[in-house]
Amino acid sequence: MAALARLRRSAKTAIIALLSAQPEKQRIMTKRTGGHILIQQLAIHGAEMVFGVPGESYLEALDGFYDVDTPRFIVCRQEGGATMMADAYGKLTGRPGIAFATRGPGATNASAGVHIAFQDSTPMILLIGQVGRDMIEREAFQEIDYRRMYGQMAKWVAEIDDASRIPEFLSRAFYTATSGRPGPVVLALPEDMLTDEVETEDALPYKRIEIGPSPEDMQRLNAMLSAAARPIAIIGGSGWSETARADFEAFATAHDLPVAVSFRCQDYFDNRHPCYAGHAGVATNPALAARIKDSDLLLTVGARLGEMTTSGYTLIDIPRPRQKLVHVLADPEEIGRVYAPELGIVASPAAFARAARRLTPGQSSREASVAEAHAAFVAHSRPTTSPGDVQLSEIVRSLRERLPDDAIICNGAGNYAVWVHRFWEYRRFRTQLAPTSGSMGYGVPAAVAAKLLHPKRTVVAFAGDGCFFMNGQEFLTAVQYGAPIIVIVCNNAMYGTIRMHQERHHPGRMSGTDLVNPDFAAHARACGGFGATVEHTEDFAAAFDEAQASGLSAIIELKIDPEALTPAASLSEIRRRALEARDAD
Ligand SMILES: Cc1ncc(C[n+]2csc(CCOP(=O)(O)OP(=O)(O)O)c2C)c(N)n1
Ligand SMILES: [Mg+2]
Repeated sequence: MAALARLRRSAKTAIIALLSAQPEKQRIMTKRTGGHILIQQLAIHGAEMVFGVPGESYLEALDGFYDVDTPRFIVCRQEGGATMMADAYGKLTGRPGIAFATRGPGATNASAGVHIAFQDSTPMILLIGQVGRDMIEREAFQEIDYRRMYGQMAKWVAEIDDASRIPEFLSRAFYTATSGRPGPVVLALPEDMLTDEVETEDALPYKRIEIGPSPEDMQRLNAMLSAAARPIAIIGGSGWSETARADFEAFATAHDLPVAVSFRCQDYFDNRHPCYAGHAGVATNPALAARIKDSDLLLTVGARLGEMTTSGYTLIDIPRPRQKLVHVLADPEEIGRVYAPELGIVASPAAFARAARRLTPGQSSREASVAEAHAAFVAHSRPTTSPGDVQLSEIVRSLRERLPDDAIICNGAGNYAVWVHRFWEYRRFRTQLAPTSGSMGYGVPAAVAAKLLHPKRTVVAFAGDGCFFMNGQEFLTAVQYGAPIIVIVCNNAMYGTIRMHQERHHPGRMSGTDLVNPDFAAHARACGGFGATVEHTEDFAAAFDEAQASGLSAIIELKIDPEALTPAASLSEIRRRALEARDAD
């Protein structure tokens, strides 16, 4: 039976491939249900996976997966996990990550990942079941108007009321999600529309549109660069690729340009490269912050220069930066939104980097400045010592020595992530999966998506004890699909980040930030995975080896001393400083 079903699926997949390759006139038109048309459009646009939680609202679409090998429907445990997997897929491939959720309760859960995709400019398409067209606007069971609900966090929200227009809507969704500043698109699918049988033509596979800079803009940039004494670049955002990164590295090398990366875009530039100047994010290296502030030319490519990258909008004056700002973004509406640039260039990072590589460098004597910027980065990433028997800085450093350059490192939000970002060395493009939106609970689902996409690569998710239990349920998805990820839980028995802020603002008055946790290793075993607990730094290597050797998804719990609140200062020090500052007032 299974063999027969497989055979039927392969035949259907072949027919879909054939249909999409056919010139228009020869296409065979047959009646299909809306649900089946939908899945077939996803296949035509190259979707490999759809992450979702099923619902009775979209049974006909779910049935569409039965006939095809791709896309695969990946059954998740919560829609927030599904949309975060879709975001990770979008980050890794540059193609829209697809998620599927049911009406109201599914759609509200799903919003967590949609918001990430919006802030991170990740291409995504969220498909949501909707009540039947005959009962819309009555607040029927689980009914929500998605246009209003998702209005502020999606590039486009629409409802498809006619099954014969599914190819048109899906095609637009793929173009919209990937064009200009990429982002999420939400499509609502009335249940009775999905069961309608219609004859309709398939769309052609979408193509990503690149926007190139004008030769005049590039000449002007080159002249500004030649005249600058203290230039620096900040790169980030979305729309990069391996090639774009290589192009930009060649450009930076030729022009003696130090390059920093924006918040959580640390894998956009090889951290070992002599031009690499570090990460402008949370707890930015003070030397880098000073370099950005004192620069005379700031070339920003892809990055919006948001709150995190600019240390809370303190590095660059608004709206008139002191430096000459060259802001390169793919969306003209973003240029000048916060900072008025000296030169605004509308271009996608890949096209810009290609053009930049071809520029002939002027005379510069900036070698010393480039070397100084890189040395400051190297000094800042040397391990620091924190209270307690488990030294997170040493663990991160030791792991980076042992794992291959293409290992993928995922995390969510929490102070633990400061250690990961500061002491890891990101070498290859797209080895970092972390939400610039600062959402907790991202690491585990991102790791699942990464491992499904790249089964041969090592995938590690770092999580706090708080972070893990937001979407830690997706550990089961990794187990279910035999996609072995390794989760390192940094357990300090609290929402440490908030405790840190609490100690700064209300020293000694802990409120609502302590956590009681289970035995994480036992939890991993109960889920069918491997579990280990590490109480001393020196035991970590063996635990990691065992986790890898098990071939199972694994959780390694690190018992972090609650005093080890940041790499720079302990909990008691933060409290003491706050009390002293208060006394001084
Ligand atoms: C979804 C979400 N909820 C709440 C927050 C606010 N928040 C930021 S960090 C943090 C605590 C994280 O705790 P944990 O994962 O244990 O990491 P730690 O800071 O203790 O290392 C909280 C509650 C957030 N960023 N995202
Ligand atoms: Mg914690």
